[in-house]
Amino acid sequence: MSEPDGKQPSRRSWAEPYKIKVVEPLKMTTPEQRRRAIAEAGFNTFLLRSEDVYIDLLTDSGTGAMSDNQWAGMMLGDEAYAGSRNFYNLEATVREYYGFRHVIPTHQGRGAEHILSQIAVHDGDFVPGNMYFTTTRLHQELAGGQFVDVVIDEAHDPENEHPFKGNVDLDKLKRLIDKVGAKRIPYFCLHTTVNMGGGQPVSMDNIRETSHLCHNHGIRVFLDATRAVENAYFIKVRDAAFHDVSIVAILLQICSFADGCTMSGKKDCLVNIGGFLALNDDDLADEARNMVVIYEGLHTYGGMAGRDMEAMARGIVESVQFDHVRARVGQVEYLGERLIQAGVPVMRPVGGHGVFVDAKAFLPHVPQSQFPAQALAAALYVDSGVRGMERGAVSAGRDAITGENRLPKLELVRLTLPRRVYTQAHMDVTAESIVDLWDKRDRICGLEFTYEPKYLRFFRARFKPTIGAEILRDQDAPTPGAQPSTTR
Ligand code: PLI
Repeated sequence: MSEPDGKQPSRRSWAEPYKIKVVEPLKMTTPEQRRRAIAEAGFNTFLLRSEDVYIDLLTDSGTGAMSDNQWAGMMLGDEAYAGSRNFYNLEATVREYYGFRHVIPTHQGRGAEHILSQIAVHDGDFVPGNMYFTTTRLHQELAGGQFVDVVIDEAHDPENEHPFKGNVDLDKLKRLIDKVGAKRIPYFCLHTTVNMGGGQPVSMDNIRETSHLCHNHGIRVFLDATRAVENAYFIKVRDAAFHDVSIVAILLQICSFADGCTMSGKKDCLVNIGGFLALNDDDLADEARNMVVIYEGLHTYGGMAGRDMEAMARGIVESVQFDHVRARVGQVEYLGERLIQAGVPVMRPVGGHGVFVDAKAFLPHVPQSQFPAQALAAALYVDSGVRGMERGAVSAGRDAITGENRLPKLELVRLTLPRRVYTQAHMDVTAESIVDLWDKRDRICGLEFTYEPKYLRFFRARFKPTIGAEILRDQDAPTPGAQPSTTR
């Protein structure tokens, strides 16, 4: 199939490259039910029951819809303990599309991160990367390393329109190498695209230069390839040199600059569960296989059922089709554009997997220490049953050394779009709710912890409003705690 070039045709729309065969009814709830549900959930959208959610934009992780071809593949699952044919199919597919020699399946992305961190990172090491990701950084820290953010400054500015905001700042990286020495840097962790920065891509030039700089110092480069296909799409449409290059070829070129990757198959690979670690180095791969049999499962299933490996192999082939990725990113852009047109502050440019609302600008009256993004996500749920998630101070957690709360520059609510799940009408309903909230934003208050878990606290933390009991006050309700006005 010939691939259209990356320049959008001027007067033609795109449409989803599929039709719907099976539907899952959504439950509608009343505002009163939602107020109760969010209070019971400790104002943490992760603790809501999914059946109380109307439009679920919590994450694009494992929430996509599989194709009929993937479901058919599930029936061909070979559930042998060792040497399942589905593993060999997955291995061949990863080699073909990602280009790495050794493929070690894991139950999901963090399984791969755990193994890579344990075999590569040592006490006192520094792991530079283009912005942190929660599970990735934690595994690096648990292995004795310290993550160092060397993303370009523009990445921290929600309004900056840089087309490749995920780029590495090579000067910051050089300064780190000069300061700590290349021997203390086991690898560079290169995110494609940058999740915590709003789904922003890295340019091919920057990937190449980062790789050359690292390799010249003997530092390996491992991709977080979780959303590398979406990064390839952005390279195609934003870099004129790649307009006529296929997604398949761009993806392979990205990977050619790396020594391996970790992968959460639950995103680009279009499956509900699964992941892998891919490596080129024979010895490192051997060490990884030693580890996988301890923590995940045999090296030919790594925690996945045979049928899941088959679905992932087929998902990878579907994921690199231009029509698929254009519609996927196009839907995200559609939602983002609706919000931008209404004046809602969102991270610009709109990223690949979700629209990130700038909660600091949305709720300027809520200090970051009262978690404005957490509060906004809770208020959005109360308003319409739409579930987003916090990506700000709660996600950033505490500094591993000082124990202080980290207060990142970006304080965002992520509206993450599952792949092939919702229609544009769902995007309209979502946008209308957010625009309404924007108009009544002064009725939203901050939050404080009532329970703070030790690791990855955003998943299970509980909160209460800093004022009264409601996160979104009724129009006429007086601000609880405020002095009543008197006429004496
Ligand atoms: O959720 P896992 O363990 O399959 O993958 C962890 C993981 C690694 N890297 C990146 C960039 C991720 O986005 C990621 C997981 N992301 C989740 C769960 C998300 O909601 O974004």
